[in-house]
Amino acid sequence: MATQFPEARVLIIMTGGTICMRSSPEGLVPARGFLEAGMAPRPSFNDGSKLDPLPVITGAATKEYLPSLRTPPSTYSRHVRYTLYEFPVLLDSSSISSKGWTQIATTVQDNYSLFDGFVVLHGTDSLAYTSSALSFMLSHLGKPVILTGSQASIFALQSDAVDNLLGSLIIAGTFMIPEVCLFFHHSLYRGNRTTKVSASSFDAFASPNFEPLAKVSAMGAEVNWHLIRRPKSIAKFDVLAALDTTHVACLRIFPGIKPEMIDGVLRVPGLRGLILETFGAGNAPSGEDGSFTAVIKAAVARGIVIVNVSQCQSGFVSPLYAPATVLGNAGVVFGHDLTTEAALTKLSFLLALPELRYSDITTQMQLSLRGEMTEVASMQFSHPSSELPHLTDTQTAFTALGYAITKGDLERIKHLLTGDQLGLLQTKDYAENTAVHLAAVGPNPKVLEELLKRGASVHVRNRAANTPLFLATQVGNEEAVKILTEVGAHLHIEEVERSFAISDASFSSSPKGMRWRDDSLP
Ligand code: ASN
Repeated sequence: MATQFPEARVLIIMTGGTICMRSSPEGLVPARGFLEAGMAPRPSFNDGSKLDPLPVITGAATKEYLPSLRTPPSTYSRHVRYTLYEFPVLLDSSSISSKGWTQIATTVQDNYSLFDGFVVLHGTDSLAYTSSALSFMLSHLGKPVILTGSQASIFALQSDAVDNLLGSLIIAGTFMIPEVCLFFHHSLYRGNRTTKVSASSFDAFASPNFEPLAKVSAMGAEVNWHLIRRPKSIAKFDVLAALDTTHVACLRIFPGIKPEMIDGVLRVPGLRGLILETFGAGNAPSGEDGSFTAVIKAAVARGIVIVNVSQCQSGFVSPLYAPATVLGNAGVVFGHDLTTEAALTKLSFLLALPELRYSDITTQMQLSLRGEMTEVASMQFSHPSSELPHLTDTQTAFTALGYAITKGDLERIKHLLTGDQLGLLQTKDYAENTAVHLAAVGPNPKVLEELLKRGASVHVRNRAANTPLFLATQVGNEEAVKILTEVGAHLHIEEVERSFAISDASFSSSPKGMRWRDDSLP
């Protein structure tokens, strides 16, 4: 069916959880047929168009064509077209393990070039663990992966399922937020900063040490662009799938805990790492005659990585008090403001990387790999350069940037992007071209590289649904094609089809070389 609005494509991956559950004699259990029974009958998920099925790579690299639906146009004048892949076994998320995380990660990887974004439906019980784990497993992620679920089933009379799913779908299909996120109760969080805080409230998640990435209200989504992380190296999206939580443990200190208990856990065969949940700013008893400390020291000497995180929801662990300093001196790593979920999955991830030695792991546990912890250095306040021109708004600044890109003026571009508070890298012009679209057809490949090193996305599509790579291909900008491909840019199926349909008449020569006649470019 012809449409005047562009479509974004999103793959929904269904793993189970309350969102799809129905009653059984044993209580609520996951049920199959979510797209047909839960989504298709609701006008907010289905504008009634007859659409072709979409190809999805499922299971052992098998291509299947699955039924697709689309939303009515959103506030952002865009349909979200989607399909849903149900895992063969649907889980209550209390039963998920690293095997399930690998299954989600490889599904994203297998379908990466077929969709603009991904929504993972998952139970809430272990949602914060899965979000954290995926954030480490998906490296150089260039597209949104949004996890959500609900506290009540979509089939219940009063449920948060529709809001959570629709919000996730629209964000995944509209905003290029290349992070593993968790969307719940109108807030988009960085996944590895979250924790489940309520077993019954619809407002079930918190991100105590990091502001939400976006908030959804009646006015639409307000994205905190300055918080969004983007891949900043010239490398392709990849999955590091071997994360395994069977070698780690987590132990909560309590008043009167016996050193033998801790020793017992630390001597479990095969154990390689322990997350110690301590009091306040990282304190633990030292035990009679330092017996507690002795147990810890002995485990560290055996090569076990022990990480100190706080039982408190917010704040840091640090060597503020003597007991925390004693732990630090015994070889325990300070986990700063990591949640337990992030600490446990991060440690499992690092332990699975074959090239890392003990000292590499302890060092990396104290650095932010995916924005999971606040590094002290990043808390320093920096003033934007006083030499910056006084730009009244983002659009004015973007116009200046666009002009510099078309001139290939690298120095001017660096200057304009110094301390970029305006979020110019995701700003779009009237035809929804980003700076990368402009650079892809611009004269200076160094400009393109500069934008990519600053974290600009290669996956955003303009109003005509074209990627920067498509534009670069059409103007024959070989250097740009090479650079874009190196960072994982790819053509979408429709673009490949369009390339074949385009005749030579679409090109014209100008004194500066070939120029693509596309209304979407200035
Ligand atoms: N037990 C459910 C699960 O985690 C809870 C939920 O999804 N609300 O699968």
